[in-house]
Amino acid sequence: MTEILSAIQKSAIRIKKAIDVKDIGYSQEQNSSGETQLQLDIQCDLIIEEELSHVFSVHTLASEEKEDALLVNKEGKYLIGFDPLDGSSLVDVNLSVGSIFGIYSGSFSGKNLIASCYVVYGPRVELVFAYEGKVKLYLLQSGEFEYVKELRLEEKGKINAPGGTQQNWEPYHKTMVDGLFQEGYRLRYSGGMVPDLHQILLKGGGLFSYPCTSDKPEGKLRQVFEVFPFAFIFELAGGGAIDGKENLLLQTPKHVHDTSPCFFGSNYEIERVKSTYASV
Ligand code: P6P
Repeated sequence: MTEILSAIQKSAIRIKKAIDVKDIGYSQEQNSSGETQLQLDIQCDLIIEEELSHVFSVHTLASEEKEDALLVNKEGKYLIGFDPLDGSSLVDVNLSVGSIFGIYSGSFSGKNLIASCYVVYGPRVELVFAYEGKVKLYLLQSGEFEYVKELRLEEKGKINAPGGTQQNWEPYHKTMVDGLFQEGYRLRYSGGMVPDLHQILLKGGGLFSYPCTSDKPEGKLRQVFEVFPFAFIFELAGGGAIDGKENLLLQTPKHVHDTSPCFFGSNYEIERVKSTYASV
C-alpha cells in the first residue's frame, strides 16, 4: 500500500503543475457520463495511469474518464477506481478541485474497499488517506507530503452542503434540508465534491447530500470513483454514509460508471436523513 500512496502523491504533484498551466480548453471528447472533457481531465487521467501502472501490486485501473477498466498487471492485488480531476470545470473560476481514489481487493464493490484517498488542490495541496482504521491528513510542503494529523468527525456538525438542482428535489428532501438551516446550519457548497466534503471533515462535521432528483433519479455521483471512497473515509472518521436508507458500502455496481444517491455526514445528521427517508 505504501507504493500506491507514493504513486498517488507523485501524481498529485504533477497534477498541481498541470492545473497551474494556462487553461488549455475543452477537448472534442465526452466521458462515460456524457460530460465534455477538458484537455486537463485527459492530461490528469494520463498522469495517474502512468504513475499507478508502474506499481506491481496494481491489477486493474478504472477511470471516470474512460469507458472500460484497464488491466495493468494480472499478478497485481488491487483494483483502483479513480476520478482524476473531480469538478474540473471549477478550475476556470479558480475554485478548489480534487482527485479521488478507491483501492479495492477482488472487485469494485463497496464492501471490497481496502483504502481510499483524495487530494484537494486549493490554496494548499492536501491529501487524505484512509487505511487500517485511520483517516490521515497530509500537507504538500516543499515538494513533500508531510503528515499533519488524524481526522475525526464530531457527533453533530454545523455545515449543510445540499447538492443537486433544488427545483428537482423531492418535497421531503427539501423539508429536511430547510429544517437543518432553521436549526442554524451554515450553507457551504461550492459544487466541488472534494473541497465540500474536505471542509465538513476538517470543520468537525455536518451533512453533504446529493439525493435522487427528478432529473437524476439514480443520483449523479459515481459509486466506484466518488461515492464509495468518501463513504469509506466518513465511516472511518466516525460518521456515516448512506443512500438515504442503506449503508453505501453495501452496494455493488452493475457497471463501473453506475451512480447512487448519497449522504455523507456526522451521526446526528445521518440519523436525520434516515428518519426522513424511512417512510418514502
Ligand atoms: P451539481 C462536479 O461536477 C461533481 O461531479 C461533484 O464534484 C459535485 O459534488 C457535483 O458534481 C455538483 O453537482 O449538480 O450540484 O452542480
